[in-house]
Amino acid sequence: MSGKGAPELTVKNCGDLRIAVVAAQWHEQVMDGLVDGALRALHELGIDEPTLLRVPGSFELPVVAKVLAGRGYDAVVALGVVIRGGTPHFDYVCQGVTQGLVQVSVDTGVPVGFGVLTCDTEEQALDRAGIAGSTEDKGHEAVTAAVATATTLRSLAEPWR
Ligand code: DLZ
Repeated sequence: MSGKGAPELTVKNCGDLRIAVVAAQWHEQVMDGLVDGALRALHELGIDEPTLLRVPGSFELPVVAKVLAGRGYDAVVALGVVIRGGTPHFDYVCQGVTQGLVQVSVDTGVPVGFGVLTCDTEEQALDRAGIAGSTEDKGHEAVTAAVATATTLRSLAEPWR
């Protein structure tokens, strides 16, 4: 998938939103970049005390995202990276985490930022991890999208704001 065509999102009036980040731990260097990018985006938006939880692998992201979505957070951001190997396992993990996170957001009405990289190689993942030399910053993007969606939902619930 190409990163070309990404919108420049302007998100306002969001400093009071409660945001939780849940991050997997496979592929440490990439994950460090994604988590740093997510926390940087939250800081830029004036959200300085996010909840950050870690899970072992990307497959564990949906269950924790679901519990967080039920605990009053305005948005949840899921971060992970899955790298293709030589077996179909990659497809099952990618499908499970993607379907699981969609289900969480649609079932709960809480936006879930999708910061899960699904890459053929570690080099592709590093290029999207928001570290020195990367061309994309997917942790930052996932936070911005989730918070923008949370403000849209709040404007529907509280149109006088
Ligand atoms: C097992 C596995 C493999 C092979 N690869 C990855 C990966 O690239 N990225 C990731 O986040 N997790 C991986 N896992 C672990 C699974 O997500 C999960 O943690 C285990 O199957 C245990 O449920």
